[in-house]
Amino acid sequence: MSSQAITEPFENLHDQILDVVGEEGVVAGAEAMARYLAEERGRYVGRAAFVVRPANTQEVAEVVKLCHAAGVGIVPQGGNTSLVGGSIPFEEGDEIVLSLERLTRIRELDAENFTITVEAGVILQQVQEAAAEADRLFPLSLGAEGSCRIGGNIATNAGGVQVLRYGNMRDLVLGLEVVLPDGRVWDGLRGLRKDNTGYDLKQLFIAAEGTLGVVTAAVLKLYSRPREVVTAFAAVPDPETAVALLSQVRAASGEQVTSFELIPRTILEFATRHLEHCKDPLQQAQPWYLLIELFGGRPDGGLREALEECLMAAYEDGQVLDAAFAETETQRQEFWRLRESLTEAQKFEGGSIKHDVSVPVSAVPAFLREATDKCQELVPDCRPVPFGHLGDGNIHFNVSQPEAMDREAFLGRWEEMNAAVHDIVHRHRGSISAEHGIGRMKLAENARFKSEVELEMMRTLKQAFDPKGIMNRGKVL
Ligand code: FAD
Ligand code: 2HG
Ligand code: ZN
Repeated sequence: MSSQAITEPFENLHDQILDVVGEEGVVAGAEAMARYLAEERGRYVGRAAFVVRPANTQEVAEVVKLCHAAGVGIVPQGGNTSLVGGSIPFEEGDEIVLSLERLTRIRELDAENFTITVEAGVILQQVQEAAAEADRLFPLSLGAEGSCRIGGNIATNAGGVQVLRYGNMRDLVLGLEVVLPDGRVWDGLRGLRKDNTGYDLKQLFIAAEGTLGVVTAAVLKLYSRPREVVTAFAAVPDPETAVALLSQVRAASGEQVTSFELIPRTILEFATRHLEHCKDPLQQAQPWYLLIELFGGRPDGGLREALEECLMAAYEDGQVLDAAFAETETQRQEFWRLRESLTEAQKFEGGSIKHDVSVPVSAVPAFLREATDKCQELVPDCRPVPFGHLGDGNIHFNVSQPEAMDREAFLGRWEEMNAAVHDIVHRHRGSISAEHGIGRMKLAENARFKSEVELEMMRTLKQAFDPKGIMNRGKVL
């Protein structure tokens, strides 16, 4: 790193921080900072005074204290996989990026308490692996799990493909360690299932997207590892049938459904057309697909038979058109790779306007019809590819551009299309951000749908925790 890239107003702060974190803890200069200043899709590219990479909680606290004294803004960053621009600084270049990527210790795994205590920079997949080594399950699972970090998962209240059974990140956090905006450290690392001693403060930092403090460590819940895993790829005629089938599978399996993912034909074709590792698991083209997974507690506990019987009965009723079971772990991985490749597959088909929304599960079919009609009315020949976590009512209502349209012209319709789709979501009493957060992308839309009372409570919290407004300013609120 070289300090000549540091502009004058930040020189003093830079030198003070350098004293705390050492050479390895500061990154400056356009080239070295580039990966911290842009997200994968290139939608947001920011600037920063410099990037700081502390090695432990104490260093984070010292850095935050110095920024607080200098009134300099801080953008916390984990794996930088945010899909709403939350981890990217603004273009003014007057903030620092605080990367947690060096806080990578697994502090403790207490198998009998079913807890793991990890630092904010541990990659999600490493937490899953550490749990598995101790014959435990850490159930948060999402496409970015090889690069997103636990602090980011907490700050966004990440969802993913097993929420139906185990809940969001919020449901998996028992305790937190947080550096407050003035540099004080709150040690709330308790591994308790019961603790009614006043306000549940950890909840404030979950989904706060780094606007109230920096998460440095967490106590997370573990579960028993499943002894039986049953995975099926089933075709259905329409979303109504998919929703009806969810109730049937829940009942037939004794509530052991872990994942229930919806995939339309169009995006499956994108994946098989552009990505060599993606194959259609079924023989014939079908309009809609479900990736269904059940976890059971006993080997050969009868879950496979239960799902087979359920799908067979549905097949006879015309509800299920075809289905394939994963017979091996490799085949199961192939089904999941297909599902996890859908974001990437869309990139080959030009611009995509995204909506990460949720409505009550029962309202998904009506929402899909109304939103599809509306988007096609706005941009004829656009290609909606709604996929995602049907079991949670969370649909990624992504819309690929018409084949013949100019990419930029299509993306220029982003706000208009978002507004129209979000109005429909609102009518169904849904959420305009089910799992990706607000960041900087959905600020205006969030403000449009939240009541003044709700916004005022949020502002009051922000003011109480961060009166100087240095923590990830301009995000969420
Ligand atoms: P970052 O992107 O680095 O940061 C996200 C936000 O958290 C920012 O506002 C940042 O300032 C804040 N932050 C980060 N670390 C801290 C900290 N230690 N303390 C305080 N604030 C902090 N999301 C889902 O919910 N479900 C999915 O299924 C899903 N699938 C995805 C698939 C792909 C291919 C991609 C690219 C993304 C996906 N995401 C998904 C979105 C993203 O992975 C999640 O939001 C994830 O939780 C972000 O973690 P991160 O470490 O990358 O955080
Ligand atoms: C998923 O479920 C992610 O795959 C990403 O949340 C969704 O690409 C998207 O919009
Ligand atoms: Zn998702």
